[in-house]
Amino acid sequence: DISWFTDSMREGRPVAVETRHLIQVCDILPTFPGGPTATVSQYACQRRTTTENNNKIFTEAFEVLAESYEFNEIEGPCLAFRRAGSVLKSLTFEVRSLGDTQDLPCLGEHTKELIEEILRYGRSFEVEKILSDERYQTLKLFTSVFGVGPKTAEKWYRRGLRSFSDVLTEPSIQLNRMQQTGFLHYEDISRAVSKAEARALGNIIDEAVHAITLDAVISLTGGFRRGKEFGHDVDFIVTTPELGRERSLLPDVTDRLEQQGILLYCDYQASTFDMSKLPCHRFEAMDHFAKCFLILRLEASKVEGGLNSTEEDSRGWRAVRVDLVSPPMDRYAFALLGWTGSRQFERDLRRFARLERRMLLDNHILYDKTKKEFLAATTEKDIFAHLGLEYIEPWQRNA
Ligand code: DCT
Ligand code: MG
Repeated sequence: DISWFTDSMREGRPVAVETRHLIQVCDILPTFPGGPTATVSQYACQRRTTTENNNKIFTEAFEVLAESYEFNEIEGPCLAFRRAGSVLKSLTFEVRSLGDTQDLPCLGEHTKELIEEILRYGRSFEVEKILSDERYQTLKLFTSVFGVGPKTAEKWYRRGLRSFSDVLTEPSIQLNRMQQTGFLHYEDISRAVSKAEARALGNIIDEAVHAITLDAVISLTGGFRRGKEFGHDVDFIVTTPELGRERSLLPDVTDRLEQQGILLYCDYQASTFDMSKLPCHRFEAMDHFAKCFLILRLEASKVEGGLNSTEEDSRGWRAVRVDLVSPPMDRYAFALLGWTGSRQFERDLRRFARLERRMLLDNHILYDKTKKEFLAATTEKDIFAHLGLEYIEPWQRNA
């Protein structure tokens, strides 16, 4: 416990630090603006960001603006607000005055105005205007359905549709299978998944994978690996040391889940991974590994402490979104690093690699453009070391 130190720093009092505390103190010192070594990196991969967010009031406002820019396809300001939010999330103190933000990177005019407004009035009028905007509200509603992206939401909005019943009663709209499932399980899928539910699903996937091949390896990834209490889905990496076998692993797993009667939806994407086509120089939203986007039926009896459901729900089960991805074992470290997130942490890892190291990083490889060679890694630590970065634990990647 070094709260004696953080309190003194916050109040600007000089402190005497004992040698035995020095390492802990050095670790958090850069997060104090105006402190002697006040340097917060512009890269999320050089910051430690836990799930404890001391500046929610600001970061939630930034996210509304970022989302609104995203709906209008204005990329620059959208990213700027996400970056600014990510910097504030990493702070071990709460911003109480504009002066506190003086030496922080990634905060522009617009973000500072917003911070000032929130400090003064406890809220932002710009944010409130967006929240009450019909177009924002409608796009937010439509994109909350599994299978409905910003493009589809926009199309529906422009046709004058404003509610789910508008969409579902419009005869000219043909929902695809994913969207039909999205509406069918809307209540369940939009309710957060708890850690206990994630653990229960881990047991189910673990059992299924090992029934197929004994040497299977399964790892929890995504937000739950970063220590989050709740998530919108549960992400797993499943693979086997037998190279090539991973390509057919997922169909076997989903067949088994189907036999168990718990497979409510399955969108399987076969592997298109080809090492000879790498490195890829353009940005790709998805990696090439075999993967499947599932909706599973989770029984209450399998969850310690019961389901995260409403009290009047007496079905005894709920639908949950699960993602499985299956890289070949020699790509495991890259896939794990990529799928652990957060999205902002990943973005900055790639940006750091490109701009500071002349390297290309994605979910498959790390490539050194100067040496023109691929860098091998069996663990995440190997990748951080190649990049010349201090290792950041998964629970410190909530950027
Ligand atoms: N990811 C990726 N490529 C994609 C989608 C996701 O590399 N096309 C990575 C980035 C984060 C991670 O996978 C998990 O994605 P999500 O489940 O969307 O995010 P999360 O951090 O797990 O958050 P949530 O708790 O909402 O699921
Ligand atoms: Mg997730």
